[in-house]
Amino acid sequence: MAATIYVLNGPNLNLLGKRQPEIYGKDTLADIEAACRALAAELGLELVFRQSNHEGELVDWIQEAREKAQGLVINPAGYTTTSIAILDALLTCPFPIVEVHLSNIHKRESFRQHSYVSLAATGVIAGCGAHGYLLALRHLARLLEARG
Ligand code: CA2
Repeated sequence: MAATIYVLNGPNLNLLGKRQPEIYGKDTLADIEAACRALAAELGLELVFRQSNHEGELVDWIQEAREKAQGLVINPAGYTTTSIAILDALLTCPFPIVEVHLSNIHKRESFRQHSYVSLAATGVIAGCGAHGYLLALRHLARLLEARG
């Protein structure tokens, strides 16, 4: 049976491609979803791709993933630096988690540089733009294959 990967996106990422392209790139979230779906098909993965502006909804989806997924990619956006609730939910997940940021948060304001989510992440990708999501999917596929 194909492994299922959840790709979760936090607040304001629905605006991608419409504002601040110099920081976040020209791709819309729909473009990123399409690229992730194409790669997932190639890798033989089932994909669930979602975005929410609400912390509790993201927590609900992480809990859902806990039951249904074998891996998770998350761009927590503005919740990266604030959400102990998202961290706590991620810490209950028994599978690998890759944290993705479109921009290089380490080159930006200092308040963006501390991530609660990183405490639960297997790996972190920042500054690779939309391609970071594809790198994350490839990494999860590789880990799942190695685990058999
Ligand atoms: O670089 C990233 O992916 C971030 O997670 C994006 C977050 C930011 O708070 C993090 O520090 C880094 C912001 C997402 C907001 O997305 C927008 C997209 C287009 C226009 C305005 C905001």
